[in-house]
Amino acid sequence: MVSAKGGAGTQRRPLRNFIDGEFVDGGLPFEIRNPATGAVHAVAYEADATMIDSAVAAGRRCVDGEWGQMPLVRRRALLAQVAARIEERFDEFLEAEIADTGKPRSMAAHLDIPRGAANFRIFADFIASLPDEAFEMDTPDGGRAINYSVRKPLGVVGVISPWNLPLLLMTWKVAPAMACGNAVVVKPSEETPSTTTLLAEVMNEVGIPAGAFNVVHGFGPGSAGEMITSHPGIRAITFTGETRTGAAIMRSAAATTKALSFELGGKNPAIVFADADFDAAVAGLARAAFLNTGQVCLAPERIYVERPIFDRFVAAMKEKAEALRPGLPDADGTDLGPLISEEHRQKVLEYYRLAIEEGATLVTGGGVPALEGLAAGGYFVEPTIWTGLPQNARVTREEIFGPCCHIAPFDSEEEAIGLANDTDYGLASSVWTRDLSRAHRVGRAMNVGISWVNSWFLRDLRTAFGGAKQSGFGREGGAHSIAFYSEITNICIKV
Ligand code: NAD
Ligand code: 6OD
Repeated sequence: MVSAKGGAGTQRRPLRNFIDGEFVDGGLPFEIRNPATGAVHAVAYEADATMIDSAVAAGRRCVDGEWGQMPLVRRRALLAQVAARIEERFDEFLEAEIADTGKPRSMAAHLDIPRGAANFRIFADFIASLPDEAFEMDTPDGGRAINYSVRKPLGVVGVISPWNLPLLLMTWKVAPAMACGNAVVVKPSEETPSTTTLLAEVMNEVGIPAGAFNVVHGFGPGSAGEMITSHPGIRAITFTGETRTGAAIMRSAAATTKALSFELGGKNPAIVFADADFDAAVAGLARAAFLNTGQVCLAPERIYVERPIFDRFVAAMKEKAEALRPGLPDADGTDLGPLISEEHRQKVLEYYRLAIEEGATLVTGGGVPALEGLAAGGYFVEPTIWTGLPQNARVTREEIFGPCCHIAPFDSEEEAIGLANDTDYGLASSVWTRDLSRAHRVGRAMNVGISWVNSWFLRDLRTAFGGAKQSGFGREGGAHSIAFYSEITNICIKV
């Protein structure tokens, strides 16, 4: 029986598990809320151990059979059809993503759904262009030998994804994994299972063999997440989420020595030099700090600004933050959505409180906006800016994952680099300057996986993406994804 905690009268879409090419009944129901209103809009069914076993067995059969053996040209064509079908069903994906996340329609329409399709298209193309390696060698008896490598599927890959960019981040892993001939067992976030479930329909519509793509719903510890990470039939786990969760997954996956690729949390710095294009830096960093209500792993929560332009920069960021209009995804002019859940809102508000306790000067925000109508039930917070915190404050060291940033002044390039790198994380950075030499120098000095200069979240999907330090390990993107999702066999032939 599903409890009726909210959304009375709302139609609740059932989201079933998808195993071996079929939607299956069963599993304990749990409610999915629209964070913009707090109303329940769907019910997903938590997969049990038998379902996970079935999904893994189906995946194995598929890798050993039709999917794993399929000529690459045919596999690529099917994945390109997945991309095309997402585009044909664009509006349904859009509605599903908006219902799960409450994000503004314009954002989902320009970022989330197009990237869902692009991930399939790019990897379907990219895998065809990747050379294999070959080395000719001298042998001890004076002859020669030729080595060449071939890529094979790893097997069944577990994909565990978060709620902030649900379709984008899930397909970013599923597309290359499938391009390499693997089967996947996907567990979307328990907060945002809708677009992954819709993708299962697409897989059947375009003729992806049964078992290549499986979806299991549920939670982390003691649920579908942990059942995947500990399953002996799964060869690799690709995970995006919190650093703490990554540590738990590592422990669980250790017993069966799975390959791991982790994209984890961040406490990303931005550096603005006095010679930067001021308006571009303000526009770029206001977008970076507040896009998706700050729920982007790459968002800069620490901004360092060269002292001569510090006051002007803070004032300009304040103006940008105060111009943002929170509201329902479709309401006129909405450009700020809610946080994902009441629980996450409480976490963010606790940091808002802590910032003041730690001695911050509140530039703007710090609370909950007064909204009317349906949005009054949503999980909104105000975009918030602080100054004046020391480098060792918890607010400047811990990932908050909300629409907020701390801005601090610096006096030299060396100091700015030191401040930016003074963190346990190392995901992304954003440096703003017009000085070309400095752009290269400081861009390289950032101890991160992704270092942007005069930009942020500008993506070429062939490039390496991932984190340094506690922001993850392994890189995905282009050849890095293909390497992770492949088993390479070197063949050495004595001639
Ligand atoms: P989360 O770690 O709470 O959950 C992510 C996924 O892991 C969910 O599907 C969840 O059910 C599952 N999970 C949780 N515990 C598990 C366990 N013990 N075993 C197996 N699965 C488990 O993360 P979230 O709250 O969904 O997402 C926000 C976090 O993700 C932030 O820290 C953010 O920085 C990070 N993130 C990182 C990137 C990146 O590219 N580095 C991208 C997006 C989000
Ligand atoms: O663009 C991507 O490929 C990617 N992985 C983005 C991650 C965003 C984090 O919230």
